[in-house]
This record gives sequence, C-alpha cells and structure tokens, in this order.
Amino acid sequence: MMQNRFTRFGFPLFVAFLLAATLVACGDAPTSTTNNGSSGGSSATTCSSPPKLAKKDHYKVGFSQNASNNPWRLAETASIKSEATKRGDQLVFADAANSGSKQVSDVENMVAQKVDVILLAPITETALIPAIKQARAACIPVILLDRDVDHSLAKPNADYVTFIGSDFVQQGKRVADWLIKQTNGTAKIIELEGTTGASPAINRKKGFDDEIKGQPNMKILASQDGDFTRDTGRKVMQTLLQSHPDVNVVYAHNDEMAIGAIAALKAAGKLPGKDVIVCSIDGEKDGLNAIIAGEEGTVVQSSPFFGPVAFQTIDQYAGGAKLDDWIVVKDEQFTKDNAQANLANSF
Ligand code: GYE
Repeated sequence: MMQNRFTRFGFPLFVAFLLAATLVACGDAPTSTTNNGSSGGSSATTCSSPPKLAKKDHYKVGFSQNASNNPWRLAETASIKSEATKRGDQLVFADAANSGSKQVSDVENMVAQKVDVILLAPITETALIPAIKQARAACIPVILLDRDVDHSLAKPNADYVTFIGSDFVQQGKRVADWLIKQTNGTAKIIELEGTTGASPAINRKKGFDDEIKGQPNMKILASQDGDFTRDTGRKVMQTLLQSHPDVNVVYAHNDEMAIGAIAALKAAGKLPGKDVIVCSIDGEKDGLNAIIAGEEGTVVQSSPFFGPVAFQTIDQYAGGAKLDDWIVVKDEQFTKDNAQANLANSF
C-alpha cells in the first residue's frame, strides 16, 4: 500500500523535485534572462540554440583574439576596438598569445563576466569547441570571426551564430591560377603553411593544391607549417632550401611567412622575384611593398577589417534576423599593377 502510493504520487513528485533542484542549480547562468530577453530566473537551460540576443542601446562585447604576433592580428584588433568605441559599446578584450588552452580560459572568463555576446577568432578548428559549447550553455551567443571551426563538432545557427570571414579555398585557388598563367604551368613549388589546424591554413592549402593538381608540370616539392609568423617562415624556408635548391616558386599562406622566406632566399644567394617567384595572402604593407620592390609576384587580400561587419551582425542578430551560416568577406588581389594604389589602405 505504502509502496503503491509512493509509485503513484511520491515518485513523480520526487522526480519533479529533482528537476526543479537541477534547474535552480543551473540557474546561476542568469545571463540567460537578459540575453534571452525572457523573464523568470529558471530559464537557464531553456534558451534557444544559438542563444538569442536582446536588443540594447549598448552591448558588453567579448572579443577573444588568438594572438597579437603579426600586423594582420593587430589590424583586426584595432578595427574591432575602434568600432566598439564608435558605438559606445563596452569591449572585453583578451589575447590568447597563440595558445589554444589560454583562449579557452579567455572565453570562460568572458562567460563568467556575463558579456552579452562573444566575438571569437578561434586559433584552430577544434581547440575552442568546448568553450563555444560552454558559452551556449550559459545562453551567450558566439559569433566566429576570421577563422572557422570544424562543423562536425560545432554547427552554425546552433552552437554558434555564424562565421564571418574570407573564402580561404578561393584565396588559395586565386594564387594558383595566377601562378599557372605566370609560369605557363611549369613550376617547382615550396608551400609554407599557416598554423596547423587553423581553418585558413587547411583551406588555403586545399584551394591551392587542388588547382595545381590539374597541372602535370607543376610540382609541390615540400609543404610545411610556418605558423603564420615571419621568423618561423624564414627558418622553415632556410631548411627546405637545402633539400630543394631547385625551387622556383614559394607559396606562403600569409605575407609574414613570405617576407621571412624572402630573407631566407636572399641569405642563400637567390633573387626573390627573379630566381624564385614569391606569392602570399593577406595584403599587409610589407607584402605590398615587396610587390613594389619586385620581390613578390602577387598577394591575395584577406581583409582584417572586421569591426564594422562584426557589430552590424550583432545588431542584425539582436533585431531577430536569421543570419546565413557564413557571412563571406570579399577580397581583392594585388599585383604590380595595383599595389602602389592600395598601399595607403594596407596595414
Ligand atoms: O591570414 C594570418 C593570421 O585567420 C585569416 O591568420 C586569418 C589569418 C591571416 O594570423 O595572417
């Protein structure tokens, strides 16, 4: 009899109690009530995926930058900061100093500080997945900036709102197409890759390698990680030159590594621009100057000026717009014909 009654009334009541206790425990993510625009303290586990953003005059925006070790990163940070200032928004900035684990804790800190929305430039496609899911669980929307993540692990319009960034496959393909014309389809290439696991490194390689595959007389002699930095690019090039002295093309995934490679070529007694054609991606001042000096052939742009588009996207999202999974940033291409004219706008 007692047992029967517990089963009929006591047990469901007990379950209901447990459920309520769990909701209260999770409820210390009160950001959900503000971000969701909903009321009531126990809605923490019920915000949508991705979490909504309540419309405000001014936002508290987190910006998690993966590094500050090159002009591209500095230009991106400056663009975000100046747009936030222009709008009177509060910016919570963190620089992960090229460390995935530091970037994860940076995002955790932003969640703890209850920012309204997080702009995240994830160092690699996988390192930030747990942080993205943590922000979602705390009902804070995440917008990916400049680098994407692995979509089998986190999905746009679900785990995060959208990715704003360039078409990296297309960038690699544009460099390859320029080279095919320039060399009449004959080349011995060294490829300097960006940071292993970073979406621009993966996709700039894919776009370029796929296009070169169709050219029987274009051969990639070696392809190695130069970590998107000038000095690593120089060192990797110096080493690869010893095993591949017959190289006549360098394709670097960013300008910094190209500048490093140019230094290594000169140190080895080769003339960049004459003995070896050098190409890269980004469009920084040193890259454009290398074109003007005749040491680089082409630079495909990858714009770092995310401030306006990032904050506009925040506005649209708060306004209830359903955003595309990917907001594509359009890029130009620089050669000796237009490098000088674009120098003033470079970074
Ligand atoms: O090309 C490079 C930077 O993620 C698009 O990362 C960005 C790339 C950019 O470190 O210079």
